[in-house]
Amino acid sequence: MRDVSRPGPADEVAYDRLRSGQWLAGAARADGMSRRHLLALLATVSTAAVLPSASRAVAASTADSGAASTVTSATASAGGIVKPLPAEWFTVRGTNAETRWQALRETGCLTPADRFFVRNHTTTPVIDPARWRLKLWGSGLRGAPGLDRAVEFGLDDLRALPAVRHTAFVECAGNGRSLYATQQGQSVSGTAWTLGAVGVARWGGVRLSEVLRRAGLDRRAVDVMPRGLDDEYVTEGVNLGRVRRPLPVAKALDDVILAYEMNGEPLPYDHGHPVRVLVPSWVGISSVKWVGDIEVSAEPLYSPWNTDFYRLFGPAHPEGGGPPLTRQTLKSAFELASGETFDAGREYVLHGRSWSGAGGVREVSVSTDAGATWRPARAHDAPRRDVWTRWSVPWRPGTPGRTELLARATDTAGRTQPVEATHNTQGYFFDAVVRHPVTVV
Ligand SMILES: Nc1nc2c(c(=O)[nH]1)N[C@H]1C(S)=C(S)[C@@H](COP(=O)(O)O)O[C@H]1N2
Ligand SMILES: [Mo]
Repeated sequence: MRDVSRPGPADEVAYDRLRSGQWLAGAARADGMSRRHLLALLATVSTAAVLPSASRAVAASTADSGAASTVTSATASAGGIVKPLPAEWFTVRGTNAETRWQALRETGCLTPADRFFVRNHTTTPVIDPARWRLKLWGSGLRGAPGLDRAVEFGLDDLRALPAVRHTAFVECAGNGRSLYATQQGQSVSGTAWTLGAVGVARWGGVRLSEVLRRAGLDRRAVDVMPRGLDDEYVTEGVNLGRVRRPLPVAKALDDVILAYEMNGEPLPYDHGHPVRVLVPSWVGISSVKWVGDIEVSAEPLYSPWNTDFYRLFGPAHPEGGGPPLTRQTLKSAFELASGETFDAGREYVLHGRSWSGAGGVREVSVSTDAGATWRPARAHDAPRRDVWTRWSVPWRPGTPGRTELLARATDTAGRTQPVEATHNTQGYFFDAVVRHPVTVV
């Protein structure tokens, strides 16, 4: 099969080393945060155990964020999410909603927007598209010295630019987090997702590279930092400001989209209406929703979302954390509820999906006897980067009792799901083979 994976934009690890060096040398800015504050944040990585109903501490900020004029109000509903969250499709976790895997059983490759998981740091803002503006600004844009280098685009301006469409998953870096506790007996902090913080959609919009070029991208630019128009995020008594995370210019110019459509419809409120950033194959936090401005910088940028969050901390990782997370890991899931019941002696076809941030999925093996024996699953899709591969296996359950279903994928980059995921204090990147409990009666 054709390997559809491509080498990463530049060398992400080397890039981070360089920018860390620049930062320590005082050559980088951290968007208003003092370096002391950043170091303090880095030192206080919480290690609270995942609780089934864990929710992030959330406080609505009353500070005028400068975006208030385009934000009318947040619609009240479970956890500040606008769309209905029927219990057969979603598990609500604080301000977030996790898709139930059995709810994907009737769906095709694309996850309908009404079943797509929502990860909100605060609440969904309802933004008037007619008044929405995207502002690009910063030292990484050209412009006569002394003049304001900011450039603004309205939604119509973006729609007038060449449109692109790309099918890609959005997956939270913490997807599968609760399995560190339930399968490996380890403590981690953060939202206790099972495997439903992922969905695939066809995103339509304009290339970020196109917009950067028109805004006057300077060749000295190194980072771009999109920022959301949702409320400032307050956690453990600290206001971290609005959600924002820098992207290296190399990635920004590669395959990143400013998306205004999801599955052929205008972006729904909860998924970033009117425009979100879509960063294919990377951790979900990169895909900033409700984007209001993008700083383009000739110096490396930092925010809490690439310093104290979305790095790997813990004994197995470098002191001070590993590099900022980029590509998603490799996972598999059955389109089944946990603990589902099967009749002994009956013929079933088990369905599931596997996906990777490093390329397409090349093969999947399944065990229906808790890992004793394995057989290849039948793939329903060709390996394709940024998209899951659907698969199935026939199964006739034998003796009644409890057992476990396991699926193990290998991607086109040669990665195979391990038996155990490497622990990190914030529970990111759970990539191990998941033991899915079922009962045969
Ligand atoms: N502005 C903003 N963008 C955001 C977030 C947020 O809370 N605010 N959450 C991020 C995280 S952590 C994830 S996993 C994805 C989730 O995208 P979805 O809610 O459309 O599924 O959005 C990202 N973009
Ligand atoms: Mo996330």
